[in-house]
Amino acid sequence: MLKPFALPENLLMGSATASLQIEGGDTNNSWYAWAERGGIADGSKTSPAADHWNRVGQDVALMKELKHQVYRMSLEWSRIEPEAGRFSADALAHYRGEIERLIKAGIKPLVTLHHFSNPLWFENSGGWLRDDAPSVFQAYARAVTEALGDLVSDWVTINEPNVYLTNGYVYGIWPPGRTSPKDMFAAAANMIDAHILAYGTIHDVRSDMGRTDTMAGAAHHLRVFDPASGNPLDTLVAKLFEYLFQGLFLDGMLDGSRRLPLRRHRAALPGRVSDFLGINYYTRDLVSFTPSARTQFGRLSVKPGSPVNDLGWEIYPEGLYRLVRKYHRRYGLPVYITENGIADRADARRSRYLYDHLYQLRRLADEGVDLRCYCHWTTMDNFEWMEGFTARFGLVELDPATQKRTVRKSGRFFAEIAAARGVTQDMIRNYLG
Ligand code: IFM
Repeated sequence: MLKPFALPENLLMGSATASLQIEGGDTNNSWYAWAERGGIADGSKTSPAADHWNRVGQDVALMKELKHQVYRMSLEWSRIEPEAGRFSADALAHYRGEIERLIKAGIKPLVTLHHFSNPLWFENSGGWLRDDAPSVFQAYARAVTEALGDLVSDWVTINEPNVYLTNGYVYGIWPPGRTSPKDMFAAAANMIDAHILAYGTIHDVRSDMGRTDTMAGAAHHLRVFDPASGNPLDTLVAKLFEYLFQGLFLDGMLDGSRRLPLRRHRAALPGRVSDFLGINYYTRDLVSFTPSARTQFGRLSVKPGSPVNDLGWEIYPEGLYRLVRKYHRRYGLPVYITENGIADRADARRSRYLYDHLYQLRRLADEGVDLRCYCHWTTMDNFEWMEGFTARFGLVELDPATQKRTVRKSGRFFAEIAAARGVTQDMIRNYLG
């Protein structure tokens, strides 16, 4: 029997997107080039995506209708710095206009600097393997904070470096298409350095502006890795996956500690280098010790018989509770749920997904976890990387041919929860049957 519950007191409700996935119109980035070469499942290109670049007003109105209090957006680095060292006043003015609209609508911006896409000049000159990648990124972070820091207090430096690097540097299925674990760890060290430098710069620039409310961190893609059986080797390999896929990044980007096999970092001495723990949570993997060519030492699978989303990912709400509790205890930082959502074209499971995951946040708040925001992935259906438009995560359905936006039933549920600050008995009846 489903129970009504109240949202955690300080939790801002909203949704998240990424520039490349929604804006359209930019041809100066790594994903544009990748999609043009035919790397996307349904043949989609990165443009027009959701044509958001031309529809900012309409989309902010939609977020207001959906009772957003926060919106996590990203900036397209390739628009802001179209050539190395040249920053575009026009692109910055565009984003400034968007952020002003959000603030006017009562929606707090949470702004991401890097979400999977690189400017072509950066990508083609070595990308995250460049020795100077951290300082190049720092210069971009400085330009952005100087231009927007008076409006934006909350920043995500880098989104899901682990996913970006695994797909782009180990599996070779995302740009830059490399298949070298050695390169992946070299690029990881640079991304961690870049985060640490950007973190310091965002603080410095904003404190020169007299601002004392800066909150900067990264958005970490965290998964539950459970052993597939009672075999101690499965347990061992599950721990190894957890460490290599997420532990390294958490330690590097929250505490500035560099763990093996990353080389020594140059950016900073260990110390606090994030103001919040940003968590993107979707699913769990079962891990078995079955050496395979793909993973080298283990195999990932989905728990047999478990509910799954349209992409076959297990729907496992308890995982959100387990991960937040574990890492909140370890790092002691306020928690931002920077992403959480479901690929569900038919909208058959999203309302229940929302209920179940928000309920986990209630449990966590009752145990004293300081939860600050919940950003549902995603606002409207958008360009889902390799999957193109085959995976639909939106609270709002998008018809890419006409750009028509239609709020899904789960989107209305989301809005009612945000407005009422919780789930009521009526909502359970109306949305969860
Ligand atoms: O669409 C992505 C997003 O860009 C990063 N986190 C996971 C989402 C769903 O796959």
